[in-house]
Amino acid sequence: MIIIGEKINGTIPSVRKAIEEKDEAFIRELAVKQAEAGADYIDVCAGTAPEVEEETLKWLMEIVQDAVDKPLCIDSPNPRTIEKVFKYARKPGIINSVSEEKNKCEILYPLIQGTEWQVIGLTCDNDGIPSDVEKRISIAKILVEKADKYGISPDRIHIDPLVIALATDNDAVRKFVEALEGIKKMFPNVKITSGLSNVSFGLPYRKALNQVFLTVAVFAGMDSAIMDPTNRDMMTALYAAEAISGKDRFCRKYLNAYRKGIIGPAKEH
Ligand code: THG
Repeated sequence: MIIIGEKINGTIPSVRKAIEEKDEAFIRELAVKQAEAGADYIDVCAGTAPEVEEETLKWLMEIVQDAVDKPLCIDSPNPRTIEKVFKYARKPGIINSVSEEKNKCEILYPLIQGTEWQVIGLTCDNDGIPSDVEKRISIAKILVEKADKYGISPDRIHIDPLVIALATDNDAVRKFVEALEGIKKMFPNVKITSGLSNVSFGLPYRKALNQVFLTVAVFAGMDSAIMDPTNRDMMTALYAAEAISGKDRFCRKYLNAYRKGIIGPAKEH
């Protein structure tokens, strides 16, 4: 599993406070802790008002890159902001995200043309997130075909089928899995990604739902996850799910994670 660490996000109250107070040490620690817990990429999302988003993202990017060696996942709803801060990245990472909304692809694909950058493509358009699977698959097809025009190969694209809250759609996870399967059938080299906490929105004891969703998604073949790698319960579910899905030869990764204390009951380590 490719792990994209989600914790540096200005929509989280403690992070918002650190951004307001210019608390570099707080952000640095979030970067280090996520890297140590196994994050492959560090997501940076300012979550601020548009006027200060660019300077905030630049600030976050510099702190994270001074603290850890991991590549960034630049997370903004505004393609113009991503375009502006792109130059502050010291190595290729992931753009989060394009979609069929407005001209996102036309702004962001040229930016990563001829580079090793990857991109997350959301299966939504100007009408929002389609509730049916077929429409999501057809948006994924457009995103991948447009990328090809810029020489961006399918293996550089993570499609996020945008799982919605179970509380609003009982079939949310079934639809996620069907979209995943449909997209992989069309483009076997495309990666599938997802945030893990949307599914439980509006319900109590969210972690039970998040863990089981992660398990189901891993079994179905999800390639990357936007998650909190410092959350032991989620990491335990992840390693167990990979082993159970036959994606962990000799259960080596599971055993290593246990030995290193990344997974297992908190009191044992
Ligand atoms: N898809 C894509 N990008 C995304 C999302 C997605 N970016 C933003 C978001 N969804 C993923 N990031 C977060 C960040 C924080 C939280 C949820 C999603 C969050 N954090 C709590 C905290 O840190 O306090 C709790 C974390 C926990 O205990 O697990 O809720 O879907 N492409």
